[in-house]
Amino acid sequence: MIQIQQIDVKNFKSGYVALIGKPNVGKSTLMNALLGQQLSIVTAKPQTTRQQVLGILSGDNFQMIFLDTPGLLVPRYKLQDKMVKAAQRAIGEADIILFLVEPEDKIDEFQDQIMREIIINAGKKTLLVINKIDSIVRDTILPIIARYDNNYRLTEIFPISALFGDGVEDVKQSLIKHLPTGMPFYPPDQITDQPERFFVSELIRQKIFENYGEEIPYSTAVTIEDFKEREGAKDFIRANIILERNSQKGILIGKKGAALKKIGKLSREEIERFLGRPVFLELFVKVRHKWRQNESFLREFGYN
Ligand SMILES: Nc1nc2c(ncn2[C@@H]2O[C@H](COP(=O)(O)OP(=O)(O)O)[C@@H](O)[C@H]2O)c(=O)[nH]1
Ligand SMILES: [Mg+2]
Repeated sequence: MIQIQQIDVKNFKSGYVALIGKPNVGKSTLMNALLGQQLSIVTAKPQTTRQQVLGILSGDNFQMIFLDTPGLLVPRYKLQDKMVKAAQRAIGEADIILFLVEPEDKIDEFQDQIMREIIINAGKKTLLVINKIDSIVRDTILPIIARYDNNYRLTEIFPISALFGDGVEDVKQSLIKHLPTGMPFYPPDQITDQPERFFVSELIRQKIFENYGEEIPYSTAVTIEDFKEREGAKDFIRANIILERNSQKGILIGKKGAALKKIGKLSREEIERFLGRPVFLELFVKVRHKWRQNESFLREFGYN
């Protein structure tokens, strides 16, 4: 028998929550912690997230849809321009803004500007999350909270550690409290609306971010060219790793192909964990000259 969930229409809450902040403050880590699952890729490098990632958290009487975004920065090339626009779009769509900062000593000018212009002017409920409190001495947190409290009209302020899960439940409870009344947008067991192939390409990109220096990760895009379920055999996935210059090919591939082979193995293991089934992964390396500056390449690789 199919179980039909009883929804208490008058008391159900649902809405969109945008995770906003500078690169590397822990937006994706916090979304994953709230979802209880690694959906959005996280690496130690800034600007890992390039496109919006949608994550759905459903409870008995609420559904919140998280929009994880690329970090806000001053764009220096077309890809970054698209990244900032993606974050701005998410702010527009959101009912609640989760604005993340790190517990640094001062509010820098850029941070101040984005908080005032984008968030406060959007007139939306804004919860400030001071993340990475595990990295500072406890006593220093109170003056930091006071400074934000005095300078901005914030709905609430939460000092947390997304990495260690400290304070994450408080953020979740507050989000539930501030969500608008409304019906769920998605079935209760759905965790995202993006296709498996998107997450597969993200996991390959994650491995590249983790295993090369600076140049290769920021010059790389990953596209899925083929993704087939096969009767009696593993799923077949063929992906292209796209670089900006010919000279980068040798670095990515490595001596006798060793570096690329390693990426293939690490990616396949991660993809299998994510999909919960074995896959056969084939990687090809391509060069698309200066693709990060090229509107049609950006569109072709999914950056809108
Ligand atoms: N110490 C510490 N590191 C964190 C915390 N949250 C995230 N990080 C690290 O900060 C880096 C960037 O995290 P990520 O979620 O990708 O940041 P995003 O760019 O804002 O999405 C990663 O190396 C995370 O492990 C935290 O609460 N404490
Ligand atoms: Mg991120």
